[in-house]
Amino acid sequence: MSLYLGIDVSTQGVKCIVIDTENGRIAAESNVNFGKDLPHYNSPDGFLHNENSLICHANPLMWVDGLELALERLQATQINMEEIRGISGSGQQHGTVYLASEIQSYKDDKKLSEQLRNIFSRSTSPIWMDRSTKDICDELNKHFGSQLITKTGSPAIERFSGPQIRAFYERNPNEYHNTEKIHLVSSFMASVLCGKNVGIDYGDGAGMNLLNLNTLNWDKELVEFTAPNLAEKLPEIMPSNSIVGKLDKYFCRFGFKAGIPIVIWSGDNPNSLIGTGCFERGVAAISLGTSDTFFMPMDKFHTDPYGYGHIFGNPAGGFMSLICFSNGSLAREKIRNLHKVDWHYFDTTAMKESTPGNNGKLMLPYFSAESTPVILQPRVVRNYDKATSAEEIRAILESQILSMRFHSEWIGENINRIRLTGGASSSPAIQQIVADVFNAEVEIIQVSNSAGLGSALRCAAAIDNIALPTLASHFCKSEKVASPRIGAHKIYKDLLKKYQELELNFMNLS
Ligand code: XUL
Repeated sequence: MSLYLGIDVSTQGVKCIVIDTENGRIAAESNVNFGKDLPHYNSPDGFLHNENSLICHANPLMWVDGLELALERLQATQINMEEIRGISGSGQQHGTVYLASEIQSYKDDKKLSEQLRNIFSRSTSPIWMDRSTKDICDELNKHFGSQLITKTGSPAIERFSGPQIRAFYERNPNEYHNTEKIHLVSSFMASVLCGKNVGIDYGDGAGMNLLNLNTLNWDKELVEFTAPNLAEKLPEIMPSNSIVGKLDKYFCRFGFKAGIPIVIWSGDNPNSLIGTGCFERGVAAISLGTSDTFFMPMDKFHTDPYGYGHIFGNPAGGFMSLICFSNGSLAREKIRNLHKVDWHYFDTTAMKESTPGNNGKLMLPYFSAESTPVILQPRVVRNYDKATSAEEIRAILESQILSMRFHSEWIGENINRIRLTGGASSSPAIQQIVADVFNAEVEIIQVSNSAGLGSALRCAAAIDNIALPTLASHFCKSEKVASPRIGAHKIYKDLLKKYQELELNFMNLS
């Protein structure tokens, strides 16, 4: 058997997925939820509560404990861990981890989190939901103007790592100077597995406002301006198929063969591009998770005039476009709780008791700070006074998808096939609205953990030279679940204009 392990360290938990490339099947999976399984970290949704809603941090030791527990659970499944030929992984993007010293070789008799406890120069990590760097972004955008976009694919963005690093330097200069290495979540977790510092891949590195996409190297000017001596603190930037080290012998306790290769980790979105099989042109993907994301491959990069869309590296080569909508599942859940209904109600009664277009009822569901468009003070806006539960549910679903349509227009591609992934992708209501709004065929893939799967596929490709399209033909099989309806599409074409007006007016007033 040829087994490869992909590990997904996401906002809410750690998931392992083992693929068997000889038999084209998923051999085993395991799952850890930070809130449920590691309650002592006080992070029910995977991050620490903060009085200031703009600040959002997580404890990196929670990710390390999550990793160990997920591996323990994987070992308890039927697979023979010794047969795993290599490991790669996926990290929530943009989050930064600050180390005061090198990761040293581990002792055998202590848990990893205990051994790593004193290694950090900053005990918590700002994650992608942190919005506390607006002043820094304004300064960076003013200083570099449109250069930031043409170099890095995005203007300065609050959650991106560069502005976060500059904020740390300005607000905690002593701790910044005590920092030896600054990792992304992906490169930190890969370093933990290797027992030494390893690099960042182009896919995830592009979400930092520090990588020059024209040269695929750290941009000297940007790095120097962001913080002093930053060049020395950044890990090496490398292609997404690099083998960065060997598994530290500490991990043999989980049944692994000593020293198996570790393939560079990447961000959850670049990995999902691979795991959904959308890395070749012609099909876009929508991932419906804590955040909703819209992404597709791009040969030559061009950028979003509004500055909301981003360009990351496509691990299969070239680039990808990415638009992140922070109010994804958690916003849908807020509406579900408000109306005291279950998810089944969304797909049945709510759809039967309302009609496409919802008589123009729309909602801007900014229950928490939003990335697209940038909203720092959470606020929910409705363009109606009264609505039934069914109409409210339709309003949030249609508005979320219309927002995706609006904010993906700059990509300029004719999108006629969309693959859905993530928890909410199994919802027939969402599937049909996506088909009708985009006038596209909608498909789902069997595996819901596309980020973990993508990293396992990259691992097999890098270690044993198996072509990604061959792997995708086995592991990313899709099923058509909805087709566009002419009448409904026409209604949404008109509603799109109304949605744009509502959002732009709101943005102008706020
Ligand atoms: C993308 C983004 C999120 C995170 C967490 O820019 O911020 O999608 O990667 O999933």
